[in-house]
Amino acid sequence: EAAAKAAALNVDAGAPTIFDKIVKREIPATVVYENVKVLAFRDINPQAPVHVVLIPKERDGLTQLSKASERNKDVLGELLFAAKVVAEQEGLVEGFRVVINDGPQGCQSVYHLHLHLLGGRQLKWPPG
Ligand code: DGP
Repeated sequence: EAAAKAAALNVDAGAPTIFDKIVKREIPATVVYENVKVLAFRDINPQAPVHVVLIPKERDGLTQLSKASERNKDVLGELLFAAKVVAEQEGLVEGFRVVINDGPQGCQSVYHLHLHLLGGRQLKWPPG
């Protein structure tokens, strides 16, 4: 929780996050999909056999979904469609889940908006 609060403070400063370093290839990540707008890579702490994080390459103020503006609508669509493409690519024919964590209560830890794509096992509902 302390980490979530520290990250939330960072947001206001508009500080770059670890995901900017991944976009710039300054730190390694296993990239599974990329297009002009979106980068998708394997989560460092996977919660399912397939756990991919999808991000807009340009954060453009999108620290979290609750901060989205009208101008972000296109990239939000790009991200959701990319999640479908990656799910197909990963062979998730039995189903999958897409999650966006927002803010401290949503357990968001990185303030560069991202989708989680989870699959490859029977997921439970409701989540914790
Ligand atoms: P969230 O809690 O929704 O903000 O998710 C952030 C996710 O990002 C979390 O599941 C772990 C992942 N993550 C954090 N740092 C790195 C990293 O350096 N590399 C990779 N591949 N994933 C990371």
